[in-house]
Amino acid sequence: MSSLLIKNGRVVTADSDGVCDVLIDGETIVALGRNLAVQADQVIDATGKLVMPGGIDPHVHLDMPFMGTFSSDTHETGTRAALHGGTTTVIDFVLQKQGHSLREALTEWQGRATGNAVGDYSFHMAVTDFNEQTKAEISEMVAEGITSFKAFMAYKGALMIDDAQMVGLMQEVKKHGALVTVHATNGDMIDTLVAQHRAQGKLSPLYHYLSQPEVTEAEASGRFTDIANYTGVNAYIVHLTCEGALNQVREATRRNQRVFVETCIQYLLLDASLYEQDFDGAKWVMSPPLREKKDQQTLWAGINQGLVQVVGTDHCPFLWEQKKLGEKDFSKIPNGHPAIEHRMELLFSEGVNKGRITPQKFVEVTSTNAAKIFGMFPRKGTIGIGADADLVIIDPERKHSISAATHHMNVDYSAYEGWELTGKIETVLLRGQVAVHDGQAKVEKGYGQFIKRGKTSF
Ligand code: DUC
Ligand code: ZN
Ligand code: ZN
Ligand code: ZN
Repeated sequence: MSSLLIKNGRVVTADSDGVCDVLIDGETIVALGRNLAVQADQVIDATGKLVMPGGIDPHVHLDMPFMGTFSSDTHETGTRAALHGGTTTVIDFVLQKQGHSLREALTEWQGRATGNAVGDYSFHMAVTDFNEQTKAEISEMVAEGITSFKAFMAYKGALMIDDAQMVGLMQEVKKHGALVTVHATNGDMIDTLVAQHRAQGKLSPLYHYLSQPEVTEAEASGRFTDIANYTGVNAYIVHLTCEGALNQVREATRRNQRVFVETCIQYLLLDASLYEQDFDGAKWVMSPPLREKKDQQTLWAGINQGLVQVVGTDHCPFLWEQKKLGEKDFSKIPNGHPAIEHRMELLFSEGVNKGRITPQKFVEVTSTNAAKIFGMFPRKGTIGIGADADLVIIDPERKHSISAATHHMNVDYSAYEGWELTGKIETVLLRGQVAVHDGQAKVEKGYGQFIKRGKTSF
């Protein structure tokens, strides 16, 4: 096996921060220490650079059938773009089709991902039709290493389950020690507001935003949290965007309940003023929508208070041609935005370099906490002996800018076009291989492995 020594970098993990060498043998980290006296096949000098665990993005939608089309990044293009931005592992959502089994859905997703992924990946199982048959399949999925089950409280008729199904799902998932994650917005209320806006001829992207006010998310987050408290299941809210929803979680902590919270990079950095233009606002049509400046402040504070443990992306890209399906009606714009490639550099530049979070907090929310919550720790999510050698080397001062002309995602616009960032991820290692160096991918389609996950250890 070949060995690789990373020398003199500032190695940051969730619980340590200091200059140290990292020795890798094959796919694994085998030694850590100051001035390691070893001969390695390859040496990388990381003087002046930060060395951090490879990113884990636990919320991506690759090659997903949705709103009459498919998200435009495949498991190949999406995981390659992720690697370019320092994300070495992603968790993608398998969607059960209502009336069909979980197994069928898993087989379909395996068919699209296997042999195609460049970076490592795992699956969540979205349960869109909880019934006696589905119930019997939960333990089978856990045995496959799929230990998180997603519920949608919105998208009625396609993905949404009702509260009766939610209780049943939580009870069954709890029996197997697994996790329920949720898209927490009130689907019936949103559908009503969408119908009212359409009836009034209010059809621009702005009305996507106005059809999903903060209360639709706060209400569902509170309801989910209450049902989770009753059932005692491990619970996680995906893409939480706003003050009202986070306050529901804050309230739950007062009765000593723990609910994990993920926000996404866009909700920290972008706001709803982007919808106050013509159809260009479709670039940011996603669900939930972007919110207000006060919500951004709540989310940054929530990260530092430990109420928000994860920053993901909800990466769900669509080509401009696909977005135009909703040119005459906002409700037909495929929901989602591209971010898988830039989550880490955006958060580093706007978070660490602007003093909003520490480097260690950055590691927690981009990698370690997701590894623990989703049962991959300590194989993933840290720099430790025996862990997979998934690392990023960051030049904290190097400036660069974001553009669709240079990104690697399969989408013909950028939601962050022209943004100037400070801090560049220069080298990315995945299981001991240099996966990206100086903007060049060094591993091929098929290098990415399916990661079987265990139970939450947080
Ligand atoms: N929201 C999106 O914007 N896209 C995919 C699914 C979702 O819930
Ligand atoms: Zn079927
Ligand atoms: Zn969602
Ligand atoms: Zn999503």
